[in-house]
Amino acid sequence: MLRLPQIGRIIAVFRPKATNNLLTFGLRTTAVAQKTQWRGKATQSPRESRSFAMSLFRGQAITDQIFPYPEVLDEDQKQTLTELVDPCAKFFEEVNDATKNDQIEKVDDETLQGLKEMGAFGLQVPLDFGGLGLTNTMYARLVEIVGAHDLGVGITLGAHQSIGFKGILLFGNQEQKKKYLPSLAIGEQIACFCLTEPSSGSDASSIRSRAELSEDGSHYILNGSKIWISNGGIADIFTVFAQTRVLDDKLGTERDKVTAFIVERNFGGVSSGLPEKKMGIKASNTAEVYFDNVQIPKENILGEIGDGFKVAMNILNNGRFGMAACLSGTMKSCITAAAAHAGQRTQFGRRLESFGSIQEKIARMSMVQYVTESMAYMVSANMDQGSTEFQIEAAISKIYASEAAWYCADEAVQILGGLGYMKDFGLERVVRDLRIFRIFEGTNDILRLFVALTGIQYAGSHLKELQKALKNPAANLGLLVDVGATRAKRIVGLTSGPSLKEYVHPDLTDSADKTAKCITLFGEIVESLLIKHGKKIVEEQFILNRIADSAINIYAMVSTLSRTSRSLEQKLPSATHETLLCNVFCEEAHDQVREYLKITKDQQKLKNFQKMSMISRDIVEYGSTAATHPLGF
Ligand code: MYA
Repeated sequence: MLRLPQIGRIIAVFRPKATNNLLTFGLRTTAVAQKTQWRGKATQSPRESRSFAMSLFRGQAITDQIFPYPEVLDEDQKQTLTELVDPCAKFFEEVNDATKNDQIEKVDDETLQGLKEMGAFGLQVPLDFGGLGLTNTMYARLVEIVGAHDLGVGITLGAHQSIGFKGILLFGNQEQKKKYLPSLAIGEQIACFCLTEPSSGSDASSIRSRAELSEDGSHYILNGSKIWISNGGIADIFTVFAQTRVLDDKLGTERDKVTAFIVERNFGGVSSGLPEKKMGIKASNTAEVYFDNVQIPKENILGEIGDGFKVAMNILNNGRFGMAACLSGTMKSCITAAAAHAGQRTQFGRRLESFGSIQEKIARMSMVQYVTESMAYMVSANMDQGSTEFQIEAAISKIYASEAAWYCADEAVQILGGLGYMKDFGLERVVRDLRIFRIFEGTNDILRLFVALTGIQYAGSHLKELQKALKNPAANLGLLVDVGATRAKRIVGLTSGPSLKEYVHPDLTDSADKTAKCITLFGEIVESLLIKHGKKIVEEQFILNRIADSAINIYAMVSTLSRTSRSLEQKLPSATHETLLCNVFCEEAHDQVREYLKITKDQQKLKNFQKMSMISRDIVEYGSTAATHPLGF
């Protein structure tokens, strides 16, 4: 405990130069910074989050969701899962034909029927409503198999249950569940999620579809159109988001707010466009959906009136881990194909796998697959354990998985060379299918900003509390001493950051140290950015992307450390191999994080960002590349 005379100095150490400009905000997390509006949250005291990713932004490591690697399946659940995994894999190997689905641009009828019979359309629907009642972790394990075989089928299933009727599961009342879930669970009715519109993609709250209350107040009348809706052409049940007039209790006036509705095709006035012609996931149906004076009974409001944006975001948050699990399966297939080829093919008198260039590719593919898998099951377990704050982690898992899978598929093609490029081999389809995963369910660009700004907002709310405390130090000695001590230690070079050593196996100590250093540095940089930019940080997308990438890497490091520690503790046969994966990954991720964070303070790099803005503006203004052709014409 520090003695009183030291406090003044410590407070001086803490006090940021730009204190007054600093922390007076509730941060709007939108990436569309130009339309930034600030929510005054001055009166709210900051909440304490148990999410690791949130705490990271304060330079802390709240580890209860991370260490030990969560084990959430009981014996019954393990048994159920074992009974499902093999038949599911067999079905995809023997019945489903991914090449055929891709060619006919729909899921073959036999596959569709088989999936329905297996219960694949109601994996998480409670048993009482006719589903399999699986937990998130059990669902993830099955989805991984789907991803390993056919992403087109995955999207058909995912658009139905991961987002299509997830709203009914999460927000539906008992009547809505009773009415809709039984037929959805067995695939008798197909669901889809209708958010995106021609003028509203990433900026989800700007939708224009509108539902007006009828004169007698008994129903809503919905008009509008939605685009790129997965299952839009084949669905019977639609989760639709539309603007509604809502009375603002505080102002006493009406304003537009989004409301979620369950809409049946049977209501009349619902129609769909032709299936879109796409680059990949051709087997899944994507179509426009039109609503023309559709009469929706009031009882089909999903959640509360005016809460539709929250409903939409929660559905999306809830489904993102599934994408990570699914893509971890896809990566495994790519690695299997690459490893088989590298092990057999001989060139220059040696098998490919003996060349360093190929070894590096296979090792990196395996590392990112291991990380993705570790993250996917970490998030699903946290959700199963009842965590309600996993939105940053879920977004990270989606970003990481979609980029790692793209990398894996691309490298697999590279290892197979000409063979990988041929349609017959099947990797070409996987590459085409994978491209959309970086775009839909929130583009990785928007999700990076979401990760960075949500975390920064959280850190900012705590800094704001300190700012308040500084105004009345006598009344807040405890808080100031704690924070002051931490900062003072940091400044004189004593380690004051988190330590992860006590949570990891001794073989991983070095990686744990490196991860802890990244966490401390990350917290310092976030704080200094807040002090420097205040609420204007929202405009600094070049920097925010580096912050997001650092957070992604650190979450990847802790997920991996945790899983590998467990494998070592349990003396799994693969523990030594996993240790290699973990240590190399953490070592490299550590260097990357330091690099990303250094950039945020490097004047030359910051100037380069400004120059890049200028380059981009020139090109957009000119309408193409703006440099004179080397031949002059
Ligand atoms: S479906 C379409 C996907 N579309 C999107 O994902 C839209 C992306 N845009 C957004 O997410 C939002 O508009 C952003 C915020 C993030 C840009 N969790 O002022 P705000 C709260 C919790 O920042 P905006 C598809 O692609 C926020 O804290 N809360 O909002 C189908 C604030 O709350 P408060 C959140 O600037 C693909 C309030 O909302 C979140 O307008 C098919 C307003 O925030 C959040 N995430 O925009 C896939 N975001 O007021 C098939 C915001 O209380 C599935 N907030 O402070 C495949 C599955 C895999 C296979 C499975 C096989 C079976």
